[in-house]
Amino acid sequence: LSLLGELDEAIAAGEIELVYQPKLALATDRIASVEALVRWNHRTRGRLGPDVFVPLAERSDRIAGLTLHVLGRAIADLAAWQAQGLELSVAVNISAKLVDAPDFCAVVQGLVQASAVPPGRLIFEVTESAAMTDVAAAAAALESFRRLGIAISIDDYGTGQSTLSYLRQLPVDELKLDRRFVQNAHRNRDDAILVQSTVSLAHELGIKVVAEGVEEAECLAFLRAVGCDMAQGYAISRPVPAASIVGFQQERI
Ligand code: G
Ligand code: G
Ligand code: NA
Repeated sequence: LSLLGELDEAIAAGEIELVYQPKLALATDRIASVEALVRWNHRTRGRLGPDVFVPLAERSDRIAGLTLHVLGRAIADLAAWQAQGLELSVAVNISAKLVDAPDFCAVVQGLVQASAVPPGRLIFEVTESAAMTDVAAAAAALESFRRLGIAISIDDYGTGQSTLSYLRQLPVDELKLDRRFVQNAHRNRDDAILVQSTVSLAHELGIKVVAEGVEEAECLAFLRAVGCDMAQGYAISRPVPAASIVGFQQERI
């Protein structure tokens, strides 16, 4: 049986799990949000990362089911964190292909409304990609999520076709600067200029910036110094199970 053929059954059997990676707000040194990252605990193949099965699901009709499962789990975990007094948002990755899929927004609306979680605590991370060639259509679709109260984050910023004009055409709350620009920013002048100018440009447009792939304390210090809003990466935390998020926030108080 193909991996893809096993996906629905794996969802039903509880083999699809989430881990969460914190995004640290640099001004307050608190976790502002966490990104949900999907894992498949496969019976025979072991723990599979999203790079193995997400692209397969994207090329079939199964990405909607997988994403709705992930969103449902993320909402449940968020409700549990809320009940424990944690104030944070949760970010879910949404494939570009799904953004303007018919009915997807309506199903999301139903899920959110049936939950005890305010939509303002949800973030959709969308990678700008070839699938988003029709910027006007993408903008309209993203706007429909935003009307529900969900924040929009542009993932892997800087690796695709994204330009200033593209950012202006899309309703964007946050952009995630790709790790390739971030990782050496504290020791490479060109990367430093790129990060610094992206931060000021984003701020001019009212957009928050998350630096991805922050692995070193020196990098974190650099990001603080240039006014970057948030940082995510091994220097702060690896992706962890939902239960570990509570202790993580308390440690930082
Ligand atoms: O930690 P990591 O190997 O989990 O993530 C690899 C990539 O897979 C990341 O670029 C991430 O955006 C993507 N990814 C993780 N979880 C999901 C998910 O639930 N849906 C989609 N579409 N992509 C995901
Ligand atoms: O593109 P996206 O942000 O969704 O990707 C998340 C991916 O990045 C996951 O595979 C996650 O495990 C990985 N990741 C998270 N933090 C770091 C880091 O500090 N360094 C590197 N190299 N990868 C990271
Ligand atoms: Na992401």
